[in-house]
Amino acid sequence: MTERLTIAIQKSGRLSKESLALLNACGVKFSINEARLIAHSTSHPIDLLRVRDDDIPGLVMDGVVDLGLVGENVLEEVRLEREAVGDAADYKNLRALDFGGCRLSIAVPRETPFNKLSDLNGKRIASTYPYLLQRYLKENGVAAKNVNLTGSVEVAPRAGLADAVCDLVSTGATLEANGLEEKEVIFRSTAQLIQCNDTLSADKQAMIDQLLPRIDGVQLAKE
Ligand code: PRT
Ligand code: ZN
Repeated sequence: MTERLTIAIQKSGRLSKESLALLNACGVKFSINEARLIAHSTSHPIDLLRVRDDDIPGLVMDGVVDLGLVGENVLEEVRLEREAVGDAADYKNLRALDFGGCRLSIAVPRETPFNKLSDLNGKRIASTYPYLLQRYLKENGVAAKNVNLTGSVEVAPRAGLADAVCDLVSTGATLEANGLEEKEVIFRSTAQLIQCNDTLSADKQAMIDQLLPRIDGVQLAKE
């Protein structure tokens, strides 16, 4: 019996629809039961694991799933965090995908004077990405404090919790609506297809090797 290839995708969020659409366009069909964590492909020996996006890098790095589709922002943040605590943090990056595009930026309240990054010295920056933020600050010789939040980052300055934010931006409307001005892009991201670093069975690897040119074809057709 062929072993089933497992792919982790975001259950519900900004990457879900396009992740499924990509697989579909590659001929890998699923019928999704919203309540279920696992979906079995009806066309291939492939199982989908539908989880929070934050869990996807770890599942791949721990070899729990074979492939994952996740934003590079989350991937790099989790990698840095796992490296810091000594957990396995290896993976293979198979493809950069053409969806999920966004940037991680530092923004300050409109009325805050800001000329250069070093104006943030000694300030508090609210973010969901403490590792990416601190790496950037360190590289630029700035010492600011992380205020770690898992959500509602954009309201932190108004609530008096922080002097600045470091948040994902796509159109900029959210920053604008919260009286914040984007000052510095610290990371640019799109969705990535990643593979666990373990050697997979010949069956699984063959399936991946078949999938990749199809993904390239689908992406090329969209250009
Ligand atoms: O439940 P789960 O943990 O899986 O989902 P989530 O809420 O953590 O993530 P989700 O679905 O919001 O985003 C998943 C991924 O989509 C992110 O990790 C990014 O890689 C990518 N992505 C692309 C974005 C955006 N664009 C984006 N604009 N993720 C979030 N945003 C948010 C941003 O945080 C801010 O609140 O949208 C708001 C800003 O949007 P604009 O258009 O107003 O600038
Ligand atoms: Zn998340």
